[in-house]
Amino acid sequence: MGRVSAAVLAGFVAAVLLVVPDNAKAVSLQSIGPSFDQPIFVTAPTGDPRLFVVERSGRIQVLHDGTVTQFLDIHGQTTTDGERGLLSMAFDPHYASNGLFYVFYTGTAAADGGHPGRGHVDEFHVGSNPNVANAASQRHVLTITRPSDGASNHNGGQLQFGKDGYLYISVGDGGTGGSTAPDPALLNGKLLRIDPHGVGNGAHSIPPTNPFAGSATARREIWGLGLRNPFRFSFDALTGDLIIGDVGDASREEIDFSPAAAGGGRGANYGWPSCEGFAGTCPGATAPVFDYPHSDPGGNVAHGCAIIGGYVYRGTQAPELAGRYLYADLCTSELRSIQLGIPLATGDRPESAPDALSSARSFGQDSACNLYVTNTDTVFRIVGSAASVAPACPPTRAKCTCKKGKKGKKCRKRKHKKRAAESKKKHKHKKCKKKHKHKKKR
Ligand SMILES: [Ca+2]
Repeated sequence: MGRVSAAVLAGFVAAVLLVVPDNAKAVSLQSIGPSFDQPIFVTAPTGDPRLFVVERSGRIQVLHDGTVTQFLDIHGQTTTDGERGLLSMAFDPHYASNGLFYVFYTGTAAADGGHPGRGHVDEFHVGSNPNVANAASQRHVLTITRPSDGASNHNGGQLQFGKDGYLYISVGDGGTGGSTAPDPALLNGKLLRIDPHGVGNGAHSIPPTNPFAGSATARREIWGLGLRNPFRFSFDALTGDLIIGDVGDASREEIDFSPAAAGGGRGANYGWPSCEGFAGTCPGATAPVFDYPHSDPGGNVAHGCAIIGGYVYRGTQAPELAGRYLYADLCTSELRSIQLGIPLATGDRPESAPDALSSARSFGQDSACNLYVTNTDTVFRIVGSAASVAPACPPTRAKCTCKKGKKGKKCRKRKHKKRAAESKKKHKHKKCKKKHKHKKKR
């Protein structure tokens, strides 16, 4: 992993793969950096112009102003056999003030008492240099045991903070056929939701509105059940809707859509292993909104072997994708998009030619809601035919929630000072700006 200068990087950025499928507008994939070592996720803290690239081998690189530097190295703590490795990271919604972020990786046998591949959610703090994490700040938040040491697959491994401020964690069924997935006593085959903050190894807390928060027998971290390998999931940056790409077994790949307005999938059972996609019988389960087969039915119909779940597009660089959910498949190497909806998603279409996106691994989103997709060694920015001038990414900054009257006086003063400082940094938040102006007049 070399360090590159802005000039060298400019050469990489120039490499553009332009693809125009018959029934969709042009979308190009721009390589945005040097060669990475199995880039498996891309993200950024709120309001932060940098891009953080997670490498499956156990390192996180930060890409800023054309320069790549190493943010964190835990490669000695993870193994990369099968589907294992450092699989994702998530910045605390208050990262700018608390410096906390979280990683998901599978552990080594040595670290896990002879049981390799346990899922680990660990917390770190940024160091005094904003481009370097403080490795010594590592704190274990949650360890996920596996039903069997033999299988190295179905780890899940996605971390995302929801709009509710809680950390969501996807966990695969452990590769043993799926009996773990509906079992509320196990963390495998689940989507989890926790408050990751705490002091000391293992400390985290259970949101009181978790479906099993009061249970003495179920794992209280569980948010959703019945998943096979939810390798990637995301939240719609505008609506907070939950979208899961659940990797299927031998025949179907599925997209699960749980709108925030309908509970965000709280307590939902997504049907595995009784159902795979729409196939099977699983009464009471939450059906996917879309599935596609492994066999190629011909034409421009989705097919493949393992879904790579993406994001609903809310960026400015590809307005023709606005509001559409992007996804890919490991085998067909094609970028596709679909309009999510209940009970069914509609308008599935290719956004690239087949094989244009060789061996897609993951999507990622920057702080302006622009999207990226990775393969074995490259991070691509997804760019449309024309950039939008309108800021599509919804404001994610904290709202002005000071109490009215005397009680909120101190709070308002504090906010006023903060806003004044921030306005110099070109941060814009319409509501707060209005308040700010209003206060000035008084
Ligand atoms: Ca399912």
